Amino acid sequence: MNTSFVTPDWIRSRFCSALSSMYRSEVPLYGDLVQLVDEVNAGAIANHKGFEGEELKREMEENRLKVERHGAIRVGKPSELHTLRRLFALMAMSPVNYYDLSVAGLPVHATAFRPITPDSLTINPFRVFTSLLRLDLITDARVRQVAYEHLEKREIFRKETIELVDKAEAQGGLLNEEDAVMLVEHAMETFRWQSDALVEKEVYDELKEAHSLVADVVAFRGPHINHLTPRTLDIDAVQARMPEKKIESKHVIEGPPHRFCPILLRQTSFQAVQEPIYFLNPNPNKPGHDDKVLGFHRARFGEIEQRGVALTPEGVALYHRLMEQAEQELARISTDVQFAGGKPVDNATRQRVLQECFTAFPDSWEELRARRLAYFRYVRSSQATRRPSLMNGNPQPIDMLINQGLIRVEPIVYEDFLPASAAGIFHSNLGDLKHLTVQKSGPDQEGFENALGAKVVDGDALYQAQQLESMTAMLESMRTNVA
Ligand code: OOG
Ligand code: NI
Repeated sequence: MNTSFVTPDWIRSRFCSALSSMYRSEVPLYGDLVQLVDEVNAGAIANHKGFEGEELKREMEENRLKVERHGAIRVGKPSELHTLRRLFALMAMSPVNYYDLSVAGLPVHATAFRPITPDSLTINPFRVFTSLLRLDLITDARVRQVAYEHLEKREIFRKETIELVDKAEAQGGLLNEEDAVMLVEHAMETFRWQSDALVEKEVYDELKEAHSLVADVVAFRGPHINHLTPRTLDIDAVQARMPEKKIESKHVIEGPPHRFCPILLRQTSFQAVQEPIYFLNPNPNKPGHDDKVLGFHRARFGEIEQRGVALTPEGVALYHRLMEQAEQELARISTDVQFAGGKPVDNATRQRVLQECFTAFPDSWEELRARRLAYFRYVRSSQATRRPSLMNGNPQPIDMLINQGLIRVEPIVYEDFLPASAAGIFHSNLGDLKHLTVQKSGPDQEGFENALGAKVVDGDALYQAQQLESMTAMLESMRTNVA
């Protein structure tokens, strides 16, 4: 028997690549988007400047730029979330942050399973944004009951997947290569599209009437992966060029505007494609009836993301303040335009308004650092070895060492999500929600963590620790003069 274990990072990379090939074959339009992203990225690299220069070169050399950054699924019951946590743990993916989407009229709460150490993120940053349905937020008691009964009956994991998870846990969370390969293969079954619905058309329609998200979660045998997201170096260019590739883009780009120093996360997507599904036939034995009833469902799309620096709580507060200001201005413009019979605010207007509001957000690395708005990694610069006076002299303020070029400062990339942007992505793919069937009862992090069987990790604490650790390591290396 093979007893040498593979690393959880290895399993994650394999899982990500299996999902990627599966999704490209299942949703060909996603392949077209990836091709467009590749073209735009190649152009951006040709004339790239800014902080990503070094990092990009490294990524290119290691061929990591083309690796997908995230995907998303939606599950229906606590036990499903619980098993996902155990499965993702084997890939070194931990649940980071709690996202309450009920504020945006969505009956779900979520987390993102992701690698949390810098090394793991470098090897493969793949994350899965994972939402859990909150049936308690659905106002219609009958819909709640119907949804509950169907969810109770379904099993989204193959028995082999569960057995391998049990086995790994008994081995300290590790598997040998043979088992790891099988785990990924069996797990794929949970994430793939299953066009045979779990319910009859009538039930689907009823669920959809309550909320299209409920239909998407409850009517199917598994939580099909609903998008994958590669990284683009120029999201504005991809958004602008989607029509040229016959890709119907989301109306606006989510998140902050274009800046010299990118912050947090910008995202856009294409509209979910319409796909055939086959409902259970309520009267299969009646002569003249097929055993399947054809219908259609929109769930799956492609998304792109562009990430910037992680912000401190002060930076996040400023971000929210400016976003709110921009949203107010956009609402005013939108009312004016609609009053005059025009369309909702387009992306160009949105970006212009955001740009104006965000002039109040410092846009140089030095100022972002000095005002403690963003997180940075402190690295001893190679020049430091040529300055012996530093090592045996008096302690000097860090700013002075930076000015002297002895310390290099690198932005720490934001690895998490933005609930308002996530809500925008959800909404653009759910169609018009005609009815207000979701109660606004606030977050339920405790309920979510009970389902998960663990606490979520605080993303901010991870960035803070990373900054502090880099500083400690750098000072230690200066002190001992070990380059
Ligand atoms: C998830 C949408 C959120 C993101 O990138 O913010 C998301 C979903 O539609 O299930 O993926
Ligand atoms: Ni996404």
